[in-house]
Amino acid sequence: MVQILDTTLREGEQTPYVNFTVDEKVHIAQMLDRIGVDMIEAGDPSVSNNVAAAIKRISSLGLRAEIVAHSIASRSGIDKAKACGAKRVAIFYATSQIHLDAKLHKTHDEAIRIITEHIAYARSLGLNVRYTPEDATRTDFEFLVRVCNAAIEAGADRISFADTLGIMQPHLFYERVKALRERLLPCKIDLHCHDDYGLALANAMAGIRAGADCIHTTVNGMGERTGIPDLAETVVAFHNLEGETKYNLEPLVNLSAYLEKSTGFFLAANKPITGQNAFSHKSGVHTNGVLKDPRTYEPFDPAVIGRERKIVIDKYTGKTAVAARLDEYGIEVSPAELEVIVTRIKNVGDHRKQLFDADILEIAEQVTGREIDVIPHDINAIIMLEVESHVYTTSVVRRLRSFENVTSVYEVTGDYDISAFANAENMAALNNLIEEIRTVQGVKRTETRMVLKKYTGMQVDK
Ligand code: HCA
Ligand code: CU
Repeated sequence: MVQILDTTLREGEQTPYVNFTVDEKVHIAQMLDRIGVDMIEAGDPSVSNNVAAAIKRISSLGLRAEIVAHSIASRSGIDKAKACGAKRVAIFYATSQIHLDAKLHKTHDEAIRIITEHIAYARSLGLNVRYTPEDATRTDFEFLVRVCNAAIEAGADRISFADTLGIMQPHLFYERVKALRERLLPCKIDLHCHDDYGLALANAMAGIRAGADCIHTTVNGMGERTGIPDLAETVVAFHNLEGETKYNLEPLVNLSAYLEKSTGFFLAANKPITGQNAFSHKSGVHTNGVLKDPRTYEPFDPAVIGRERKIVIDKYTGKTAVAARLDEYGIEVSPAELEVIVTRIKNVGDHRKQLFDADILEIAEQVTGREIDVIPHDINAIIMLEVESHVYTTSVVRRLRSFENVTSVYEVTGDYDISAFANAENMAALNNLIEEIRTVQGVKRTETRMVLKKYTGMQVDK
């Protein structure tokens, strides 16, 4: 049975320009606990006072997950981990030749002595200990086995096999983990896989197959450089592909969105599971299939994680999708009218990046000659904002950009400081968005203008 250690609060906070407040960390830890991750790596208390304060608060919440503090091999770091109330300290010390020579200036024997002494010290304080041979995948294998077994004998019950530079491939990683499992004294093996080649989760899954116990993740795959496996991808992959049902999938999407908002670190639209396009279908062939039976082009039902499929209407769209969209509005058209509507959509779509429901309704009106009296699902609005004088406009801009429905943001001259373009599914969603924007710190006043017609892209004559 796989275990998950989430290290959003430690590795994730090592993402360039990402820093959480203590309150944000507490909220994230609570959400992680609801998902049911087995361990939460809450930070390295030597980094700063607030990092230590967050570990302390999280340790006192009585969460189900074991709370882990990260530390270099130093007595004061271990003391701080203990003082924070963490159950476990994860001590890391690099073992690859390049790290030993260039960074630590230690021989193999010196390294082993330092590692074992610190592990024994942490054990003497009553802490559970994980030992991480940093850069393990570039470490001479015989030395790696020696260090890890010495660490286990000194009291570590977990070894984190760290692919610190993300250089592994699934088949190689499988062999390494298997060999390590065979050579190590009894212990749990964690897998800490970096994503430099986009192989982190694949490597980690191969490692679990080879006998390891636990995968390290972060929300939205954050971390140093390109990060480590994404929590949502990991949980859903194990749930759907490996039948691991012990985790609660329900908070995953909200947690991911919360992280986007609080960090300003945005997901690519094509990000699996949580990305905007993960359940969108575009080409006529695909949408036709999905509308007949979603299983044709969906690896799983998006409802499993509380999401909905989306059919994109543009020049790639076929008749089935257009008819289905019109049907959503209760609009009936004849087969001949549908044919013309689709052709028009394709013509307009040739010159536009995006078609909104308002455009589709307008085309339907023109083609049928009947007035269509419905409110389009997707509403465009321009929201003007005035910012408090003591607040940086850019900080408000940053917050606005984290709202999924805000499509672009401009700092402007005039009575207002910012103008934001928003796209909402309906009036209720737009109202919610405006309410949320009003709660952004530094926003003094807003004024919203509904877009009646939108012109984008070039005016093409021929
Ligand atoms: C680092 C350390 C680490 C540690 C992993 C772990 C790595 O920031 O270099 O303790 O499991 O990638 O090796 O994140
Ligand atoms: Cu790491």
